Amino acid sequence: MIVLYHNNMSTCAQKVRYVLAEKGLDWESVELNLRKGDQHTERYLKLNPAGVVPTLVDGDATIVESGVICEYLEDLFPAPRMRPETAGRIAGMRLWIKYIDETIHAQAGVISTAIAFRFQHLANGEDAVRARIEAVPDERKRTRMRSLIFEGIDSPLFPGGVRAFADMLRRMEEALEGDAFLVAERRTIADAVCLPYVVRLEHLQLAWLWDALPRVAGWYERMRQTPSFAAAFTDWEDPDYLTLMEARGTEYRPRAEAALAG
Ligand SMILES: N[C@@H](CCC(=O)N[C@@H](CS)C(=O)NCC(=O)O)C(=O)O
Repeated sequence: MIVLYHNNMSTCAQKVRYVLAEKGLDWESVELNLRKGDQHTERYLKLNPAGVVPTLVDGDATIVESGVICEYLEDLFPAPRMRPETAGRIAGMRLWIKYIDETIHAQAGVISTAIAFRFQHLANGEDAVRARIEAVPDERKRTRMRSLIFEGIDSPLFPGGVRAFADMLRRMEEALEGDAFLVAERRTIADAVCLPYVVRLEHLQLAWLWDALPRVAGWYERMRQTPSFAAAFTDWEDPDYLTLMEARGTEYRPRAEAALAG
């Protein structure tokens, strides 16, 4: 049986849960509490040296990196197909996976922490926050976390985060010009890896970013209506996270608008 080490609200875990659901696979859940630092235990670091979720264990195979996990599942369980048909479009799908992983994922951390998640960290007290940051293996990530947790939306990183998402949505609008989904007439892994970030924007009260992007709005509606949406997202939602994101997102909307305009 496939085992997925994951976290309920993690965007990277949502991608993988979506693909698992699309393929109708049974899997065993091992949930990590990222606020408590379960991802930094010696045992977990042996599976995932970067100390992040998700990790998929399938017999002797341990697979990390959400995009790689999605393609691993596609290779092993090709039905229903979540790759486009032609080499050119498959390359297009992989470019979405790469762009999301290399550019957008970090920016989701920026806006989510600056707007909302910093309050969860700060509630543990400054000493605990500093210890939590020091446990992160990547130095650049530690620097980013310090700024976002202690400065919030005043962090110099915040405006770039909002703009990165405006850019992602613009790219999606362009990609959706010809097809109902990002790289094909049907859902592929490209859609699965973008979806969590659009959901996150909605949770952070940033859905106004696609007010003038009708194709993105239509795509999002279609994706939300797929049965896998509940299995990947709503079934795992933490109401406390949603309440926090809604309250702080509403409060900081003017700052997000200013960040975009400036
Ligand atoms: N490139 C990795 C990124 C994984 C990642 O950053 N996961 C986040 C949750 S979405 C995490 O585990 N964060 C915990 C931490 O950084 O301590 C992937 O795609 O799997």
